[in-house]
Amino acid sequence: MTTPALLPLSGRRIPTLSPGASSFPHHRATLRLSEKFILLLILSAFITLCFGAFFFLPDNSKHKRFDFGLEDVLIPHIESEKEARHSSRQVIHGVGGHDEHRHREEEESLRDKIRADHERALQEAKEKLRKSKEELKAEIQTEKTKVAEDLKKKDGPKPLPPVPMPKLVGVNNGDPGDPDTKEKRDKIREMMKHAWDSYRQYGWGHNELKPIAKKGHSTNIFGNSQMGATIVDALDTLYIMGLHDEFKDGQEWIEQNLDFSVNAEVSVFEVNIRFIGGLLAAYYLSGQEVFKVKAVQLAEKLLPAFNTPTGIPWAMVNLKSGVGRNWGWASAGSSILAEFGTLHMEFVHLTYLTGNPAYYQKVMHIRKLLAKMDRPNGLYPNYLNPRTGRWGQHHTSVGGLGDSFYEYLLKAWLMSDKTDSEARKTYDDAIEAIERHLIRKSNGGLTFIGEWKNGHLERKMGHLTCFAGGMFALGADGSPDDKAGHYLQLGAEIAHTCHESYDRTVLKLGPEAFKFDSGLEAVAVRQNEKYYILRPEVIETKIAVEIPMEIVAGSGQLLLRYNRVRLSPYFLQAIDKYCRVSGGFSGVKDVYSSNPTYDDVQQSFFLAETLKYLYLLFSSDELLPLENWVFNTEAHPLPVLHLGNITLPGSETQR
Ligand code: DMJ
Repeated sequence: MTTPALLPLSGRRIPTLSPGASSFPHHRATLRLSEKFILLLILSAFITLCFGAFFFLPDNSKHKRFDFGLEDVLIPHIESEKEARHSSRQVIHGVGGHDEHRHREEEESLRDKIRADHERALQEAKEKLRKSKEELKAEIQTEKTKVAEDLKKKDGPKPLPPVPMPKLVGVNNGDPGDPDTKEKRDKIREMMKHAWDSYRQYGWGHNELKPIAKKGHSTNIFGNSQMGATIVDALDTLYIMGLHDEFKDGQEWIEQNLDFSVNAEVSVFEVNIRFIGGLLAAYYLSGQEVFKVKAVQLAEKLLPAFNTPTGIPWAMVNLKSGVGRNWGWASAGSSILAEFGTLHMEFVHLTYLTGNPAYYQKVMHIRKLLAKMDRPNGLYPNYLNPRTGRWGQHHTSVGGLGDSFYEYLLKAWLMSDKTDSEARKTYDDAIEAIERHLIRKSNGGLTFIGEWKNGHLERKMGHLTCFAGGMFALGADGSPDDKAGHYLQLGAEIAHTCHESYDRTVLKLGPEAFKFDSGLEAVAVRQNEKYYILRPEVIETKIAVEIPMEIVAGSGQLLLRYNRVRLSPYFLQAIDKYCRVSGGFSGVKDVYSSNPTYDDVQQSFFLAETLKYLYLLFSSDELLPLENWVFNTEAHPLPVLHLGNITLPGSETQR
């Protein structure tokens, strides 16, 4: 049997069998079924072998080598003239010179076509090989989402399902009563108006404002987008302060301009805490549907960031393509604890509002994964590789890179009406390890939280770490072994240390980081740690430190008023005096200099957090009672979910 004549690889018909040229019995012109089957089997095995060999060769050099072989395999061998003259194939074709010529032409064009196909396939394969597994997965996911969205669009937009609204107790104007306190509160409202009006005038629609240059500003956390971060971040503060015209203005901009289908690579964490948190809070406070709809649209865009081998999200995601990646500076391609660990509150609310279990499942998956991991000394390192699921560098911090992970464990419990005992236990264990390994007292008697770096304690504390005083106080109630008093005390000590870091400067504004060694305490040493960028953490800590204290100590308004009068105006005056400029508020570069220069940025968190916390300090506690509201890490209040018998969709499969 002459196999070449039987293989239709060139697209030719199977030539008719001529007598003598075949081993098939003469009296049969057709093949038996079993023979056909065997031939088919041989044929398919041969093709699979060819294609398999081609696609599984991993690198370019191999492809090159294979190119030659493949041509011979896929394209029927065309003999040279000399060979052809002596070839038996003439006999097999058996149709003379003219046919042979035509046949050669056919073969030639077929060969070109196959070569072109082959080159295209090779090109595509090379492109695919160049992309990482995650990029490919993200592409597939994005494609799927697109198809799903298109299908949805065909049916017309569907309204989100109605959900039970949590009891929005306490939203009143929070008048503090006392005229002196009221005057200070009015001052803060005026500062908010100045910050907002300046942004309205010079930076409208941009993410942030340059108050000196009087123009828009943005940073890499928002990619190259122009998504009005300040508008979204400021909305609930405007609402709480009763600045309703400004609120309406912001709402209108959001309705008409806020679009997330942009080709921008944004920080998943920042967009979650500022945008999703801000929109959800605006929705809960005002009841305006548009905020909920926008929050959900944006959340959908963040979901591809979770398409990693472990389900630990990338730090950044491109809102259009859905491709994610991590910060170049993060240890060994890791994701950051404070980033992937600060999604829980918003994502639980998203599931609650939409009935879509995906959000809840994503954050619970992160929690379960972390629970299974070994922790050096019980501490959580700041870096975790989303491909391997292994810790990166062993660096633990309650400040930058770690901070809000711990905050969200506690707040998950608070937000669940204290039913999420798993979150509470994880928080308690983490805090115990932190206290054992990171918290120390300086020679001068200041309690500080250091950072753990590769087996030793760095005696330095960041401004960001100052939020922890409030966290300890907030977590006092419900702490194990009757340690409530201990944690209240610890919270107050941290607040005092941070207050000292402000007091020991010329401007009475806190530096970015301060040391506790070589005789220096609560003071910044390096020039690049002496700046203040309108951060809220010390004011935030004071709110939480004061409120539970009055509850526990029973000294009520007295203590609260004492602290307000003594400490808070201090920040207020310093910020107003040194950070206020005609075009808004700016950070300063050196808090130890009596003649500071500006950094020319009005951070969106100044309107979301710093001014809101200040305002709350001078309002009555009924404005946003802490039993009913929990602030996300960007100070956006989300209501406690008194779920009672309601089960969140997706929670059944998690437990
Ligand atoms: C805010 O964006 C959030 O509070 C975040 O958790 C860390 N700090 C900044 C403001 O300092």
